[in-house]
Amino acid sequence: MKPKIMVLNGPNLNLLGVRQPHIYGHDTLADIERRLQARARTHGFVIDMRQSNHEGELVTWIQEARTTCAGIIINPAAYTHTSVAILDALLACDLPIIELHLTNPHKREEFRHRSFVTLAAKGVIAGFGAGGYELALDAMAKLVADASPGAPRAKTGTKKRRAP
Ligand code: CA2
Repeated sequence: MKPKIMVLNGPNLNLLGVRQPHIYGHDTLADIERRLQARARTHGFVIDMRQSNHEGELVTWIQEARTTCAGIIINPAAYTHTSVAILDALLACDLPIIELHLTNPHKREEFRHRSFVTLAAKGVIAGFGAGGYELALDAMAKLVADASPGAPRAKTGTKKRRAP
C-alpha cells in the first residue's frame, strides 16, 4: 500500500487565490492540490489534503493521521502562532512533521515570529509561495525513505542526461 501523507491547512486558507493575492498569490487551494497530487504520484505517495477554519477539527485530523499516515505537512495559518492544542496533537504523533508557510512569517509582523508548531516539526518551509507545498512533499519523501531504509524508492521520472 502506498504511504499516505496528510496535508493540513488552517483558517482562511480556503480564500487562497480569491482574496489578498498580493500577499498569498493567485493559486487556489484546489490548484495547489492538483499539482501536489501529480508530485505525490512521482514519489509513490497518496495525498490527503484538507482545510479547516476550526482548531478542534485540525486536532481531530492530526489524531487520525497518527495511525493512518506516514507523515504530516501542515500550514496551520494563524493557529501557528496561538495553538497549544495543535502543538500537543502533533507532539503525540510519532511521524515526520513539516511546517509550511506561503509567506516568510519572519519578514512580517512580530506576532508572526513565534510558532508553537515549530516545536513539533522536523523542519519549516516558508516564503516560497504555493511552490512550497511541492518542496515540502519532496522533503517529506526523503524523511519517509530515511525512516524505512529497506523500502524501495519510487522512481521520480527525471531522465538521466547523456554526457556531452
Ligand atoms: O504564510 C502563511 O502560509 C501563513 O501561515 C498564512 C496565515 C498567517 O496567519 C500566517 O502568519 C502565515 C494566514 C492565512 C490566511 O490566508 C488567506 C488567504 C487568502 C486571503 C486571505 C487570507
